[in-house]
Amino acid sequence: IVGGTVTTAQSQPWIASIFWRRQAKKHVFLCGGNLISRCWVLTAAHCFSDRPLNTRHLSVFLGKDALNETSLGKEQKFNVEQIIIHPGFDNSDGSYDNDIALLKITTNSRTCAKETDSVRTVCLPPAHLMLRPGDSCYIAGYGKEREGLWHNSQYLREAKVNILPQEVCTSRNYYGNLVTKNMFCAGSPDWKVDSCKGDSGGPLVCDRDGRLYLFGIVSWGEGCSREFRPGVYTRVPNYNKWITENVGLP
Ligand code: 4AZ
Repeated sequence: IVGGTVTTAQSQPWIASIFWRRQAKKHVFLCGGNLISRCWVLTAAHCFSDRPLNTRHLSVFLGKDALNETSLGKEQKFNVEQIIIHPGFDNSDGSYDNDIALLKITTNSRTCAKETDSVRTVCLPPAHLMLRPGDSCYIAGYGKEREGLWHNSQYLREAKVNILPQEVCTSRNYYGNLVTKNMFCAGSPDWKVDSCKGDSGGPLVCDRDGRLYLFGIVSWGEGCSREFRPGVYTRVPNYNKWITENVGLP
């Protein structure tokens, strides 16, 4: 996150961190994610497109404030039982269409997430709640604090962003037709706030009547915090049917 502030798992209790075990003891941070039910994390498909899909090499943490420290007594650790990549996921055009995936999580004792102050599910927006340009929304993650840094943020960070009108983001000065109907853009008028490498898969939540809804998943962008190159997010409400079919939420 560029231009944000340090936060805690209590303020973003749905955020997941996904790690890849390259070797026995070497955990590499891959992506963020979002707890949408006790056993399912919604994330970005492109997090898994660079490497062989071996679920046994993935770990998911909930309730984590810091990447390289254990949040004692708060964090919960899971294995990944199943990965479902959206069948329409396509990274051939220089952007990521249908950049959405589901992870089924279980502990070694085969239970799912337990709700606490630092672990809770996020609401998925019902179909009638439209994302409105000008809405104030929040992004969160453990990604880089500036483009070009080689390390992720040690602590969870969050920032406020505004939704851009679709016709602005698809205009020639911005991304043109790289931005599809399955994406939207968000940023700040001064270009000082953005998601960045390492935030992928994590949340963009918007307040509606005092409740936070998951409208977006951090997906891509040209660099971070560049003029006319806002962050691009997977448009979650387009996938309500796909999510319920695969997860079986009510
Ligand atoms: C990335 O590489 C990435 N500025 C994530 C978000 C953005 C750019 C790149 C948006 O994971």
